Amino acid sequence: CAHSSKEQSENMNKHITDKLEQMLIIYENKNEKYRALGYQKAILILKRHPKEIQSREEALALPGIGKRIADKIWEILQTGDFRKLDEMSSREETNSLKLFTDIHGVGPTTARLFLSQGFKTLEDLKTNANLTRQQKIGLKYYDEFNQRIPRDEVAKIENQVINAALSLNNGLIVQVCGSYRRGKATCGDVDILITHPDRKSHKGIYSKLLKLLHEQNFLTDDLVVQEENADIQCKYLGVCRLNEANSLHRRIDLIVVPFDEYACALLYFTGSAHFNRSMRHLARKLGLSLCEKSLNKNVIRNGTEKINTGERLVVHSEQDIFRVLNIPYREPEERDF
Ligand code: DCP
Ligand code: MG
Ligand code: MN
Repeated sequence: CAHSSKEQSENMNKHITDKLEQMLIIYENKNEKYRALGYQKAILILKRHPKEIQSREEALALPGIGKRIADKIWEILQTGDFRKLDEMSSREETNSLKLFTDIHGVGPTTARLFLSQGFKTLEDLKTNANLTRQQKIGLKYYDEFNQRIPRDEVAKIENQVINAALSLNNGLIVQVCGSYRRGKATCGDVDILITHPDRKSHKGIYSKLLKLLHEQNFLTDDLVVQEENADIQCKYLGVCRLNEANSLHRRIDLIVVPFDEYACALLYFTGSAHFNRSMRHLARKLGLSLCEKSLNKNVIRNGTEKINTGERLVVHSEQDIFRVLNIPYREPEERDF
């Protein structure tokens, strides 16, 4: 504080000003300037007052302390508490947590950590927090990422990726999955799955496609780029933007998979996450194991630990997977639960 110079004697009313200062910060953060000013004046006066305030009247008699603040002071003196402050700070905490978890790359644990470090606003994080590269990108596009993507825009994004992919190899299968495939009117991001039915031409596509989409200025930022490995699924998480006036930066996920894994990958990437959990659970009950790569049989478990991963079952389609699990096929639109 600019006023904490030597000339100033000890603060006789610290038990009061500490609480008023917390309230001041809340009003400042809320940009309630008039209220903040009232608190600021009262705090200054109390700090300078040479003796401990004992009553409401004593506080009210000081210049710059009005009835409202005198009441708060009296409450603090009588009860040691300041209920309005407790209420507002818990509401403020809730608001900050919501604000933080809406940043891409920030989960509930990190949001709590930020809060415990004293950060309340996005501005606080931008200037003072220790952020990962992903979180920085999340903050940079905070407003854009928190807007849902209309289906027709997802279709345009799909088209751009299809055209780029087919220019590399016109036999590739390019399929939008996620909430779009489940028929949602708007989507949180765009999830695109790529494979090749000849079982070999998917190799090398991942790197080439990312390079091409970057050259087209379609991909603007990378969140996670895996090193390409021809034998396994390669996943990319990033940011794209259509080359149109007023278009927003959108989250995009791309995966390139070997054709043998296509059915399981398609089922997984279509979701929903909740539906996937119940399918995995069902498989486990049948002594099978389902993941984004394969459906396996003869899995031996000790509790949740897998002792033997078993053998792959050959599944050519989502229908095959439902059949093995012995349940009726469900269209993507019916997989929200
Ligand atoms: N997925 C999963 N478990 C997770 C995250 C994802 O099984 N913890 C699967 C199911 C999802 C799919 O990946 O449907 C795509 O993930 P998204 O986070 O993109 O989720 P959605 O596309 O379903 O919804 P949104 O509209 O929010 O993107
Ligand atoms: Mg999605
Ligand atoms: Mn996604």
